[in-house]
Amino acid sequence: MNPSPAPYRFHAFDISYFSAKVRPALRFKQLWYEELRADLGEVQRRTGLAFIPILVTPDGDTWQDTSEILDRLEARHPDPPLFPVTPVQRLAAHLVELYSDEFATLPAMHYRWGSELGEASARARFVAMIGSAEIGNALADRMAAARLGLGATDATGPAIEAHTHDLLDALAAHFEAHPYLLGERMSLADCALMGPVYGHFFNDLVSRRLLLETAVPVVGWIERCSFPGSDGQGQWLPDDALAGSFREVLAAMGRDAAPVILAAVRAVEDWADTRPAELDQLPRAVGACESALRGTPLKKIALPYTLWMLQRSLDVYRALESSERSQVDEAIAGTGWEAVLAYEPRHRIGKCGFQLGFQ
Ligand SMILES: N[C@@H](CCC(=O)N[C@@H](CS)C(=O)NCC(=O)O)C(=O)O
Repeated sequence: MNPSPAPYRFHAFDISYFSAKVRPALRFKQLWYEELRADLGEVQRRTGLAFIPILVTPDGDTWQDTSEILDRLEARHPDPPLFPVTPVQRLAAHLVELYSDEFATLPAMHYRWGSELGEASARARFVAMIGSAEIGNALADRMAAARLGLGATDATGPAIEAHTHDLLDALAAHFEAHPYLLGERMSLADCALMGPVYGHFFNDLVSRRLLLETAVPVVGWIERCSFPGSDGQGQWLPDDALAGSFREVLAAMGRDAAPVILAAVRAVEDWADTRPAELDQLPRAVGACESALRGTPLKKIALPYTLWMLQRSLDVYRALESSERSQVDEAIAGTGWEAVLAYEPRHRIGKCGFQLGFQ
């Protein structure tokens, strides 16, 4: 391939969840890129949306949505690969991505905005990041309110913390024995998990303290993912295997997240059954859905985007040969993810440009 005429331009913020998912991929693939504090006006002009990050390619195209950004980076720069090609590791990586994007926002928003110290320190960081008390505080107000919409309330706080402690214990045990989730090489799974774990947990005072006091091996993994070229990458585990300790991580994720993700998807599908026929653009949220986290009732907004993300895992699963599907089923048995892979959506969501729509 000819050398790039210009760098990728990565519009991001250090404390942004989804920026933290893409950054390790850019570094791992050793791409020429320039990271800018996101220019929100330019993001809006380029995409019509107010989501970050975006990646502007050397030839001026705009890529938005971290899942698609990682797909496109992988297609354009396949070496070194981030996406395993063997069925079990590939599916496992997608399930970690589904968990990270569609459930882990709950603990992330809880630790950032769900206590006095969390909120005050995050607010100060927003003001410093934006460089304006007025705009930084307005943004902080919006995000603090979004916490409640995502179901991270004072009532669900104890269940969210119990989930997070179990997840961090499982991750710490795994990273004591393995540098990355799938073995000795970074993957899509690590990038996705860096969203909540670096973007929020490591950046925010309350959760950073939790990490440093209870999960130092996870901090070591953050360091490796942040500078992935510097420590010599090995290989994913041979024979498409998952480490036993990684299965514990998948179970810590799946047991709690799968029912919540499925409740959201069901609510989106119920809404879609009777949606107005002429609707060409999907609303961001379509009402609320109810589920439970460790016995505590949990009510959150239902996002059509969650169905789009579920399709991403299901498409990979359904494209497998039946013998490969059996290998996946065996590998994830008992992790809580079985119900997710068995789900059969009645509706399908696609994208037109940056907008979601039913297909
Ligand atoms: N699914 C999108 C999510 C992007 C996203 O939610 N980004 C956050 C910042 S980390 C954001 O821009 N939030 C603004 C908002 O929620 O209005 C992706 O993967 O890119």
